[in-house]
Amino acid sequence: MMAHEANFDGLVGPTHNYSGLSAGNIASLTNNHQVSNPKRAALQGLNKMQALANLGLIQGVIAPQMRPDIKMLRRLGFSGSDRRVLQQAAQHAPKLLTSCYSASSMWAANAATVSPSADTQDQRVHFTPANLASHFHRSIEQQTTSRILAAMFNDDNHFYHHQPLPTSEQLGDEGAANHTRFCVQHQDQGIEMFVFGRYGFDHNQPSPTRYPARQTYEASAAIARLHQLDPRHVIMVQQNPLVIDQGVFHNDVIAVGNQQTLLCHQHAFLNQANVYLQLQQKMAGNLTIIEVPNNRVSVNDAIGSYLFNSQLVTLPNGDVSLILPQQCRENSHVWQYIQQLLQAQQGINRVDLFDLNQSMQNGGGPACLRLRVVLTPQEHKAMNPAVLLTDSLFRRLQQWIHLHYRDRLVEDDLVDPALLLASQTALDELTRILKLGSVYDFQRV
Ligand code: SUG
Repeated sequence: MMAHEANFDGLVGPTHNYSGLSAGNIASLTNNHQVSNPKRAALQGLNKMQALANLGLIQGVIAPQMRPDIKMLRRLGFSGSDRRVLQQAAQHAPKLLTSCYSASSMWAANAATVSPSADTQDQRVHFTPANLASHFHRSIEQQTTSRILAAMFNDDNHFYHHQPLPTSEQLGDEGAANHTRFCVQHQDQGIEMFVFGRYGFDHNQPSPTRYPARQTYEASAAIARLHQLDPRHVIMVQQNPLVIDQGVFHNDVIAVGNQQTLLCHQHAFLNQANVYLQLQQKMAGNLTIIEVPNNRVSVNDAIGSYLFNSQLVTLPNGDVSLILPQQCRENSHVWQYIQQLLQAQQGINRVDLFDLNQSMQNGGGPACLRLRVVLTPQEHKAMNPAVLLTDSLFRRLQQWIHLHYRDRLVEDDLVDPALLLASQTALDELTRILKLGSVYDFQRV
């Protein structure tokens, strides 16, 4: 029986803004205090979803989180009316306020790690929401993410939802951004590659010195155990600490894989030659490894263009496309490399470019915006159909965005309680459109 890869993209939330919250993410740091445009951001993301659906892929939507997280601000000691909480936080702890306002859940590649039923012992699809322990603004996503995923994949016969790993530095987990699955056909037993940035407990092992390594070995190993993966079909790979220190904060900024192809930078991994050997051995030689040389595309070019933060997708007609941000065309080294790649006939035979500038300015490209879930036809049928993108859902979401989203947001706007109310109204309506039930705290009191 055939299985297909579905992409679930994070819908950009109504408070999308640039607050410089992510150490080690150059775009986030550089664009701190820029004026954001939440409406444009959400429409750019939605347009990518629709384009992929039009290419014949299964496309779904992940609802954004409610921001500001007023409950968290209260937990941090701010009290009184919502207006007062916001004002006090702005005055005494502006970084806590911006953190509780971040629309960062849009980067759905960090929502969870997912293992398809073909790989798991109980033959269910396993989900572990990421704890995102490395940054406060992201660590507050996990509970709502868990509820949203459970409301999307809502059949215990087919889907197994784990708790996020404990939120500790030693168990930092950033989800699918550091996880790649290789296989011949999606329904086959796959090889799951977990990429980690450092060891959580052993500080004598190599690790970056300038920027945080967000994913630990211990977290990846725990997920492989929880997902009941056969260790013979798992590979643990350490990211090259030198590239983390240059701004490669997740593996999906330096490598992308799909089915029988791995496209990666020459400096992506520690002991790279050995990684290739192990992968080829586990894939019985059925893997095409396309290594991008540093003298063609430098690490800085990779970070600036997000060449590797692409989606590598197999279309129904067998074409394999690289879904790229338009920044790849603007960088001549990268664009020349892509032309050569297309001519080389190594399996990738088309590219599709997207304007995702609003997300890119916070360090999120096409691959960051989506969570991949391989589904058999039964699993596809068993999930909540209201989150799957159709022409009518696309139009409905377009209208919803136009109705509820602002086209300009700066830090001073974040103290405005009207923004909080507008977000609640919008998300309350969204839970009805996507038939999610009461996934937000404000709906559960
Ligand atoms: O976690 N940026 C996100 C970008 C995540 C990209 N995801 C993947 N590569 N899979 C992050 O660094 C910036 C928010 C701000 O600065 O306002 C932010 O959270």
